[in-house]
Amino acid sequence: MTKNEKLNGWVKEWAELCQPDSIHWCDGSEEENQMLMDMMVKNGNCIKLNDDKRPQSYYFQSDPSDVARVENRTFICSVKEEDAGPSNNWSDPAVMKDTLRPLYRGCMKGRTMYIIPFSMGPLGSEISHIGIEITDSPYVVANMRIMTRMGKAVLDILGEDGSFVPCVHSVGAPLQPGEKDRKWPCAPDIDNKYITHFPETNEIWSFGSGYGGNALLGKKCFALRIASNMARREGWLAEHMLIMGITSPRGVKKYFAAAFPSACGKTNLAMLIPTIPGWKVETVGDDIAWMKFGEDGRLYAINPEYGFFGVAPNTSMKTNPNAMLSCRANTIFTNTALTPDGDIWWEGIGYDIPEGSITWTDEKYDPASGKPASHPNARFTAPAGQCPVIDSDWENPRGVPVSAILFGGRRPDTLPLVYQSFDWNHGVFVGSIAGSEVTAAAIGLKAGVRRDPFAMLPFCGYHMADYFAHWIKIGETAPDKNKLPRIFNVNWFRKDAGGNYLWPGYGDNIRALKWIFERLEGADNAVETAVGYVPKPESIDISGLEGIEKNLPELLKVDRNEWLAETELVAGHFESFGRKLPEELKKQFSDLRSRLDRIQ
Ligand code: SAT
Ligand code: MN
Repeated sequence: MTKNEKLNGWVKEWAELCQPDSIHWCDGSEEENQMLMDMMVKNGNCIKLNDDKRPQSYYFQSDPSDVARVENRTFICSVKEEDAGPSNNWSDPAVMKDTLRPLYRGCMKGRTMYIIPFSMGPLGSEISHIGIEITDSPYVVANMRIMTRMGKAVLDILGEDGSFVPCVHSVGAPLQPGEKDRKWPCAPDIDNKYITHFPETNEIWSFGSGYGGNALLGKKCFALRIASNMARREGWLAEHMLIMGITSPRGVKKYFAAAFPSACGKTNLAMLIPTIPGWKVETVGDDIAWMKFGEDGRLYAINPEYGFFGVAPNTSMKTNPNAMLSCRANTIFTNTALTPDGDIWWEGIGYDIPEGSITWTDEKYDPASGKPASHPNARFTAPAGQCPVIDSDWENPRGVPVSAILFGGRRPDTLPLVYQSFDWNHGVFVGSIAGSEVTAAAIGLKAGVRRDPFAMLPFCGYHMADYFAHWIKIGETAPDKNKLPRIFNVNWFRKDAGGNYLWPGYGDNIRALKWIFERLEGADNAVETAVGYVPKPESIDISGLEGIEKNLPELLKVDRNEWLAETELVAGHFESFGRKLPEELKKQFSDLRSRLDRIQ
């Protein structure tokens, strides 16, 4: 199916191992997609939603054992263990391959092997990269068609000798002759699921799961874990960041990239509807940014993806209308509830669940059961082009120039609403100590701050301390240091002593973004503190906001005791990286301590 000998040889090798009944090269066409969806409806893998409610959309329920990324089954298989670092599971690559080969042997019996050529990033962009995913899951094919640029055009670009990242995926559920397939095939035993990465050879092998980032290998596996390794070798950045364009009332436009841990509202921020007149926000991406220096010395970002794989629960016309409108048609829904009139429903969608709805576990919804109708990690897979505020340059192969990089998390105390780092290296320090409050009940973790540096904890494909060093090096080797993005930290989640949020959040976050925007334009709107530049209270635009003025001192406060406690926690965090922690970060740490000591 291609003249690329390397690709043909690789497919042949895997077909011999996995022994599928047939091989299908995906062309990405409408007809092919329809054929696969019709087949999955016929086989009982999914339901076509009501075309009057949700045109061309489909509803899937996963196996209850297969509902999210499995971090404890995710491995970085670098040759040396210390290259994976303390934040990753490690296995020797040869040992891991020896473990997996027997699992792959015959694993596609009774199934079709699909070959998915895909491009992460606009076709032909210098920042883009090509991958080929082998999978036995038509659900994965349909999702990859939304999430990436997929099909024949990619093979054409690959040509006879182009290189690609080889990605192997199997749900790990071969069929005996005559055996009826399950609704959601997978390897139900968690110990038989493996999400493995071989950074030295740019390979991905995934086995046993059909869900999200475990199976759609272009996303976290390629665009973050493998790409972070490529970026380190080649001098660019592969980041877990949204990209947004912000236009001021005077018509000036700037792009921001922002990294937040999960459950901090990244998709909401990327599609924010400003509450102050004249300001406009447009979306380039909601999850991943690849960034490279352009010829003009500025840092340019592309969104390597083509769709949104968004968390459904709590998305509503109130919290994120643009996300709701993005999934109004041509969307795949997984693990939401299903209404009797053939539409989807989830907790926090903004209206009551219709009588007679079916839960994600395929039971009649019973409010008395106390169980939610949708899974908390229920997802919509929607084409990014359907977002009403998609940026006009979101497919520009050159990318968009980034003026500011934002870090943040959920912090009820200590961290002000917004502050700016003193310079690039201090900004790297700010990113390296980013974290979010977790409640013990929610995740079964110890309550407190979970550090999630650069929001990359589960996604950095090598030693996190080497990753910090890479960021420092990017600053040092920038073609023009004056053109580096400025680095900020934001925190929408600060609370008062009574536990009430001090800041309204959502569309009102534009007010903090406006302060950043004006800062980038050289406004005299900040005071220097021990932790960075914090807004002068009067420089935050709170026009039209009732009752917030009195909260500003608390929102912008830098409290010496809170920060001393923070540095204690950071000390422990930094210790976990051992001797690889860059000297520069140790210096940033002690500089912060001495600045705090100087406060009376
Ligand atoms: O399942 S994904 O990895 O694509 C989404 C997520 O868990 O962040
Ligand atoms: Mn993410």
